[in-house]
Amino acid sequence: MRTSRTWWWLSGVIVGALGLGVSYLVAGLLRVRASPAVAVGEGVRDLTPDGIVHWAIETFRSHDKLALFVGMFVILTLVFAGLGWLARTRWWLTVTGYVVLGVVASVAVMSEPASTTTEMVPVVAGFVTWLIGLAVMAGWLRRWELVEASDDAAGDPTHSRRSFFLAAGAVAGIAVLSGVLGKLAGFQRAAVDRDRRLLRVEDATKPVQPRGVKVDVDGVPAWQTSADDFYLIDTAFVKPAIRPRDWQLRIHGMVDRELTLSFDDLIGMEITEDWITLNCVSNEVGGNLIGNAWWSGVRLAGILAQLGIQDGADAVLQTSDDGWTCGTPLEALTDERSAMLAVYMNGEPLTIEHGFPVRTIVPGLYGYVSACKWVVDMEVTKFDRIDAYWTDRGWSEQGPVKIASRIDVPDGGADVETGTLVCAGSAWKQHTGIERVEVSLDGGAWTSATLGRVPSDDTWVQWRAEVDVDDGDHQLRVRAIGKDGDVQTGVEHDVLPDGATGWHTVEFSAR
Ligand SMILES: Nc1nc2c(c(=O)[nH]1)N[C@H]1C(S)=C(S)[C@@H](COP(=O)(O)O)O[C@H]1N2
Ligand SMILES: [Mo]
Repeated sequence: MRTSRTWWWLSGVIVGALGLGVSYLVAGLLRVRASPAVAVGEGVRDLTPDGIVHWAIETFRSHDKLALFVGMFVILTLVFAGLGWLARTRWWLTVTGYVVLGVVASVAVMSEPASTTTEMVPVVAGFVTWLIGLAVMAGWLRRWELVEASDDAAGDPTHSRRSFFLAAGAVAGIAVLSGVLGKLAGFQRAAVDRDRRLLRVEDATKPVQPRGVKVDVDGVPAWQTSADDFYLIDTAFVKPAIRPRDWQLRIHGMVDRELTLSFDDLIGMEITEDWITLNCVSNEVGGNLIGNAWWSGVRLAGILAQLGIQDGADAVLQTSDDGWTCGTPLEALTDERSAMLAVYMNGEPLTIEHGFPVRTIVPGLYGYVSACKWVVDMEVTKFDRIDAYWTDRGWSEQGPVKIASRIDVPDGGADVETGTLVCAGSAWKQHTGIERVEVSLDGGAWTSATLGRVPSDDTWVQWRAEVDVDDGDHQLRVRAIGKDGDVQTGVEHDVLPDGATGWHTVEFSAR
């Protein structure tokens, strides 16, 4: 048997590189900012004591990124070579090694800010590639070894060796190619990230949380939702990465003059800002598909007024860069409310996931009929002429938010002490406002809760109440009453077609 161990080592390195290349390419195609290797690198950087980072910078006389890159390159080459060598006699150890690397990458990827399940796809792609690559390369090497070992002159060692080298060369070629393509595919995302960081919109301000909005009970989510904690809902598997200078919004249809806005045109207009709570029609009773942020942008009413809306129009069909559509009642975009083309969320440019560079925000309507992310087209039209993404799939044409309330404290299943129990939560009916929140313990009388303050009717409100609990199992319910007199119904209804109804109920025990 003359096949040198070297070829097993080398195969290991080639297969390792192939997996990294493929994961990088998939990350680029999905516009995932941090490919698995980058996420691991950033994780290492964050976990490394500052002293070592500085030492690396001094020693390598260059950027810490380069030192990190070189370090990772050396370590990975050694690890992959070792795994290749192991594959010769104990392939299962090699597979175990890939699993360990995959787990490390998964942890790194999921601890990136605002990571979603999409970020896991490159990890899985790389892992599967390693397994397939390992099987293929080991197959060629074994064949070669077999032919060399046999005395049978019919088996031509030169031939099998050449086959192996061809296979190795091809795999290495694919590894390099996928790396290069990944770089190209990810380029746009990187450019957009840079644009985001550099973007300055004059007159967009930082949020200052109004006094008294919090009820100060541990376990109640923050009144202002950070971009990272803000729920994400969209149908885009690949998030659009749009550079502001490439963005345009065309507004047309039943208007006297159509208009195409560039990003600079837009932010050159008067900036409007407001606290607005956004929620999803798919939010179950007690669910958390809701968030509240300080939005900065340009009022749609002002823009639409300049275009001359024609008689009979009652809808605006909004289209996103990714093709998603929604039909919004024209009235909600032209009345006195702060319906806007938002460019900032909580005083920062929108994140790519939340619609950078421009999305629509309309107080009082569910997201699926109004909050178009990456919006690029608005057609003023009539509802009976249009089909939109979700209304096509059985959801209601009109989507005003329904009155709702939620118990955040106590948690379902909690064990609490007997005596006075402080409970708290939130309630909302955007653009109408909440007049009162009431709780009922064990089916008893409804009693009023204390409400936090709100800057306007367009946000959720926090509530707090005290109930006396004795030893045993209990059930707490909440309901809200709107400023329009609307009493939240206890009739339970599923989210389809226009939002869930029913009282949020939490069961707990007191001892
Ligand atoms: N382009 C696009 N915009 C969209 C959606 C979508 O699927 N695609 N989903 C909508 C829905 S259903 C909701 S609830 C909100 C959610 O916005 P968020 O992800 O920023 O929280 O975005 C809306 N805008
Ligand atoms: Mo939604």
